[in-house]
Amino acid sequence: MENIIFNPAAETLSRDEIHAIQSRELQKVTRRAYDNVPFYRRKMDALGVKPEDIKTAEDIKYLPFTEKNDLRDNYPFGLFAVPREQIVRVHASSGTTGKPTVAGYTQNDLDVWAELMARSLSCAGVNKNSVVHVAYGYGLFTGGLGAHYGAEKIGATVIPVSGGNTQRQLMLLKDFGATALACTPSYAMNLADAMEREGMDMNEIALQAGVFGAEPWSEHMRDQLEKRLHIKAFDVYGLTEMMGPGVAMDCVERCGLHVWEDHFLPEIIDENLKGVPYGTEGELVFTTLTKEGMPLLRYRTHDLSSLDIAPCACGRTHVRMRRVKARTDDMLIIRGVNVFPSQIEHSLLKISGIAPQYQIVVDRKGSLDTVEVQVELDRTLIGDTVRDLETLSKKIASQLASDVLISCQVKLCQPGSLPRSEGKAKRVIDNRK
Ligand code: DLL
Repeated sequence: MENIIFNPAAETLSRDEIHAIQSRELQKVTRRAYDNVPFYRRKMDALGVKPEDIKTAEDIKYLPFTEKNDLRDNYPFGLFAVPREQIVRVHASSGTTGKPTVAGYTQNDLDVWAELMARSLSCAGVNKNSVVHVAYGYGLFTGGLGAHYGAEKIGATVIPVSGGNTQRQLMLLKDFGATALACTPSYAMNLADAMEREGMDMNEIALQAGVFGAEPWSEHMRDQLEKRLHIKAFDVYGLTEMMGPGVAMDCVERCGLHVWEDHFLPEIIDENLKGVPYGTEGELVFTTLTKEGMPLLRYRTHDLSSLDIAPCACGRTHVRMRRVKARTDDMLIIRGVNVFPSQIEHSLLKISGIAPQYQIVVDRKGSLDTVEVQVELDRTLIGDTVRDLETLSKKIASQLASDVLISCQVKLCQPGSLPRSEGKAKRVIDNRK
């Protein structure tokens, strides 16, 4: 795959230049937030910090954190830093509970977003000759429009299909000659299932690259998607609060996702909210450096990652974040053991004969937590005897017990029987809440 750098001047800045930009922009964004957003003025006053105290990027440690709840408390537009007339677009992410998280963009914010998505798609080899099939949802969710404007900025041909209607997606993928597919990894898996069911010949499909994100996925899943769809699969990361997709992106080297540091200042913090050195795992925190509509200082993502500053062979100099495998708030505590859904997925993917479709159902019987892992059988095993299936089920349970350190009930399900999502997959049903 060709290594295309969309904006070499910005993407290959020296570390000193990046530091200078970050220091300058951090001063400016702190001032904007303090002067225009009462929430930040109150928070900074409470900490005794003034905008003029912020001189270099390192001074970020004096600034207050922002939490998702702060966005909810200021719903819908309370954190906007410009008058509403200057906001040209609003997006929102649906939370599992209550009100959505809202983000507002000025025209300049949208232009920056298109540029950063163009940089990101270029990392996956997208160029002006590409045909980009966008199957992320269009609407308040940032995936569809984010990928759309980025691909247009490159000059590629965009097919704005949005999510859903899998049958039609297959037809369009083939007929319009898509070379890149942008959707969630779980939806890409559904498309691969559907293609196999239909007996589609992969040689009739022109796809070369997948730009997958919006939910955690594993290296195993990357392998599977690459083999099944005959593509190179790339990881794109982002969140509504920062902008949407395109905050960070995998490159051909596959050694982490470059965070576009001229627009975002990433930090990793530990459980005491203290910054940790490069290479140490912790919670990702971002500050928007150039956002006008809704600047956020030290936004706590609850995504677990680490940062790597070592030079990358692709030539980009921006720091890399390790792929997000889990969120701190996804962690299930089962009989006192901390379990991440991604660990269960990893364990399941080691066993042949089961499809990578699964659901984890957590319940409480009396005072005991129970876990049932429902997993689909591979189509090739449908004719197997009850005895074979019992053996498989025991094998899965013992693999889980040794990898995840909890005992689980295993339920084998018919292929295609677990609910499919067109956007982010819902893997956990926790009935204890
Ligand atoms: O999911 C934005 C997006 C759209 C990213 C399309 C990539 C592609 P939200 O709905 O606000 O925004 O969800 C943000 O999703 O904090 C992570 O927990 C998770 N997430 C996003 N990208 C990845 C990824 C969009 N590549 C939340 N790997 C984030 C793992 C991801 N988790």
